[in-house]
Amino acid sequence: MVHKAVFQRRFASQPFNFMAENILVVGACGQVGTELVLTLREKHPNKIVVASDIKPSSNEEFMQGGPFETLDVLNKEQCFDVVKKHGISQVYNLAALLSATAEKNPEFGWKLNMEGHFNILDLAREGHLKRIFWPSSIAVFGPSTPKQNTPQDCIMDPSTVYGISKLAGERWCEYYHKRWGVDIRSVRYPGLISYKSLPGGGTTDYAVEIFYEAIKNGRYTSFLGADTALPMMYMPDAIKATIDSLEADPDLMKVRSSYNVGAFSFNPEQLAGAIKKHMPEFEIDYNPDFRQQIANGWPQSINDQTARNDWGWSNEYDLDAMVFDMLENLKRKLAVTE
Ligand code: AKB
Repeated sequence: MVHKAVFQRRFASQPFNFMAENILVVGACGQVGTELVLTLREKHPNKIVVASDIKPSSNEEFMQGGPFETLDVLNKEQCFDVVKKHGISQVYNLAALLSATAEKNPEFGWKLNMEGHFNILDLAREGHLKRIFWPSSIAVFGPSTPKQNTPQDCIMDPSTVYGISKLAGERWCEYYHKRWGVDIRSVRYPGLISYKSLPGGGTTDYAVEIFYEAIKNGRYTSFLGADTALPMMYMPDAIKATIDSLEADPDLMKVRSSYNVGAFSFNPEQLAGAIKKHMPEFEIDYNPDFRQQIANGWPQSINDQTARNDWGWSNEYDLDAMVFDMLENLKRKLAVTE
């Protein structure tokens, strides 16, 4: 255990090495992190992209593709050591408990989502990092928020621990930027759909599970009701939003809390209809659980004009293109692994 004063002196005596410019992804074994690391390694072959998480991934290809550090984002000294060891200048901090999991463990949800955020924000404030990305979510909105075409700025009254932590986190992003010039970038993820890695404990996870069940069993029981529409995005677009926002010219980033980014919206019945176009025998039924109430408080569609205007955000995939790509890739993946 390092005494706080010694710890602070140690940080102060080791300022950022602006020559190295390497990249660290915290929470790299999750749904977004896995694909983000792979994309960053391809995009930046001359940089070291360090993947880190509380424990290693079971995906061998991922583990062999570059350095991995076992890292607890709640341990600031460990974060500092990894930053120094690899000459890190940019951090993508994806470590979080998502909406459904955080409702089951509110204290830890708040702790991980806030203290982990502060640890990385503080490393940047102390001059050890040049730029950071931290994801927010549509969960920052709540029951009083306009549900359709939800604007960038409007009433925000989140009713989940996850949403409250994301809204508080956004305010801290803006505060650190205004007060200490921390160059932080953030987008509000909608529900994310992917085949390379599974989501972990969100309300929008049904939109991934449905594909696995369609291919394996030809049927799915949705934990959200038939007409529960939510904003969604295919993972390649989410990765694009993440990297584009971090790499955009700082002068373009007018919003330093977090940007709305959207792609398409659907409800479980509409998603099932899009799957049926390729698998006519597919069947869906509905058995809503506690996640229904969470979804009821969220927007149904997002207005992302500010991100489009400020830094040129645009999505590539619509619902049909996403469904086609998911089915193709997941069938291939499941044929190999099962
Ligand atoms: C969740 O469902 O908790 C996440 C999110 C929308 O941030 N996918």
